[in-house]
Amino acid sequence: MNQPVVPDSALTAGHALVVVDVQRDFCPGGSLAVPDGDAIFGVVNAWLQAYHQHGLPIAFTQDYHPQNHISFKARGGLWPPHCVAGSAGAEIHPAIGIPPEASFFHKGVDPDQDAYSGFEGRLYDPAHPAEPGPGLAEWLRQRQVTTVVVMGLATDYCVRATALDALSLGFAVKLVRAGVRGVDVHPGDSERAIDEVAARGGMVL
Ligand code: VGL
Ligand code: ZN
Repeated sequence: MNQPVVPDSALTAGHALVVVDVQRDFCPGGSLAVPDGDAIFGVVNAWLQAYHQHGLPIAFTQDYHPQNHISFKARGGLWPPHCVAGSAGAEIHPAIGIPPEASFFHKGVDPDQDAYSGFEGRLYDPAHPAEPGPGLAEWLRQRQVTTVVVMGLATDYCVRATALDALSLGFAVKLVRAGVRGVDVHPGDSERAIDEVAARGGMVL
């Protein structure tokens, strides 16, 4: 397979890569698998490698729920249990090449609050697991980031919410179409999500 090309224009100062929820539970075999979720691995890995080589910031978001999370069916939510904190399903999928300098933002940790956007996440520091760090926006601003490149799972939920929040917060957004897949509970949800991001000023690569 050809390596996807990462354009030089997206490898310049002020850019950061935000990889949304590429976790075992959202990939084939997981408890809330996105159809074809694994089809993005090659694209995600190519961008990770390029960002690593250029010394640009890399953030992973992780859905990271308590067992009694409000979005789970047992509590009247939409979803089967998924991405339970500390479980294998919450891990970044092992086929993803995680650069050593990458940072991780956990979201959905409050049992009573849903959180689709990565901007609701807080930096996870394994040395201080009980002390959440800065939110994603603060972390990006500390690094002089003005443009976020967004990819991951699922297009119509967490990717959508993350990209729209980024735009609301004043970041430019580049959404990588080949790097996202959606759930499409209602047919067309993913395409509509991409259209929404574009209509709000996001660039679709
Ligand atoms: C997500 C459904 C439930 C996502 C998270 O990451 O898109 N979807 N929780
Ligand atoms: Zn969730």
